[in-house]
Amino acid sequence: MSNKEIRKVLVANRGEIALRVIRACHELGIRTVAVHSSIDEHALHTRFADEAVCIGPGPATQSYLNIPNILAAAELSGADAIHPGYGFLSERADFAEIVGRCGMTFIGPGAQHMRVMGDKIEARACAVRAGVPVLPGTGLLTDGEQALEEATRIGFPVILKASAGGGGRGMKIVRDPAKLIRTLETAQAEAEASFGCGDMYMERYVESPRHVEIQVVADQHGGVVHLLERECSIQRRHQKVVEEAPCSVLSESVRKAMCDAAVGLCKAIDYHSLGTVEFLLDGDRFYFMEMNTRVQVEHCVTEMITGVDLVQEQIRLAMGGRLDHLDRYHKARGHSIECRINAEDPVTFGPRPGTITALHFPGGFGVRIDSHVYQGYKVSPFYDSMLAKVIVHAADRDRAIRRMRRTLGECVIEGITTNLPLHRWLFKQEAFVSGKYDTHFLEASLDPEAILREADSYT
Ligand code: MV4
Repeated sequence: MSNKEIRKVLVANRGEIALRVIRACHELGIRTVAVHSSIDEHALHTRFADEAVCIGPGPATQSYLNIPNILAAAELSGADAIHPGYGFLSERADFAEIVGRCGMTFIGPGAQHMRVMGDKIEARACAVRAGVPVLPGTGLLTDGEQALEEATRIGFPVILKASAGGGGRGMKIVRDPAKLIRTLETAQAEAEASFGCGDMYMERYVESPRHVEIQVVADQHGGVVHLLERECSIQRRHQKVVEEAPCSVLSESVRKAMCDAAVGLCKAIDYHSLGTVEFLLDGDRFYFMEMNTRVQVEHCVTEMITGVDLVQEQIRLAMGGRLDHLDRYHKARGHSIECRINAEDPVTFGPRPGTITALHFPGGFGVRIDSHVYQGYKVSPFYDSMLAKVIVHAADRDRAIRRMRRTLGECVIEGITTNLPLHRWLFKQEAFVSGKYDTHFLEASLDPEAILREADSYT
């Protein structure tokens, strides 16, 4: 809890989100400190911040994940708050705690909220206590025999999930009862190796869900509001590729129930700051999956339909601000879609670092580009391959799709391979355009020849 004015924010991140946070700060009259690796010496976040401090060499473990160096940079520059962005240290409860102990404000929820939601068994138990729908499932699995009993009660197929996982890591689907015990043992060993915690739990497996998430905004005085939903089913290997708001298949009654559930969960845990409550949508039923305690990559589509600057709100909330003024944004205006443009092979999704030799970003009515790249920019193999978020806003979904096709057509990125052809292909697919897809759609219908034809038609 804090009620301190923030005068100078250290941005503990890089790329487009570091720029996004710097822009929000400058509009609020707050000074900024960038931290950067030696590779990012000429990056835009380094240049646009009021001050910049080098915190180590290229590999993230030695720079953007180097807590002692980041705290030293904060101390040295006199920052009174740290914004973690997404990825890197954004969900490290230990980091949030130490920032507080150093007398600075962590721009996010309390370390206790990050700890609870980072433990997926605990998060599920919180949802149950808050009356939020969850799938038939279990708490901690203690042994193979007990797991088999539980699975028989729940009904196959089931999904085994690592308590320390999340975002799709450490999950295994089991269809055959004979394979449950062996699969559990393997999953426990893998979770122990990846996360240092082998704890597993189980749920009934939903075959073809959609991923719908609710944006929540909570202050430190018990005020909680939602800013509607985002649809994020277009993904591959748990990496989102396209996101939109609102979700085109939610009825008003299901939307209201889902939003109320998300707000109820936040109230039950006394949450504050921005948050995202993720649900699986199966027809008209929805079930709690996870809660993310950070600003998300796809927050922009919510900003476009609500008119709320989420990062500015997040900073205001960290200063102890109230959110009474947010209620009037509950009704969405129009439709927004975001495409993540990555330096990767459009078919295999393998990373393709290199130097951008020519660059032209689109513009025009209803177009927003959040990006940190420029002509001559070197895409490093050390970091995430996302180059830009191309975001459109229009009166309805059909018009937003047309606007995105036009916008993708104006995008020029030369010198490196990007997934632009994948996006150009996707926006022609009947299943996507009609809104009839689930979380498996992208991987199940990838058409390498058609995607490569999109690449060729632009060269
Ligand atoms: C599931 C599921 C089906 N049934 N849980 C993936 C990410 C993590 N948040 C949970 N995930 C899933 N959990 C049950 N009980 C299917 C997925 C899932 C998924 C969820 C959202 C978006 C894409 C996905 C792709 C594959 C599996």
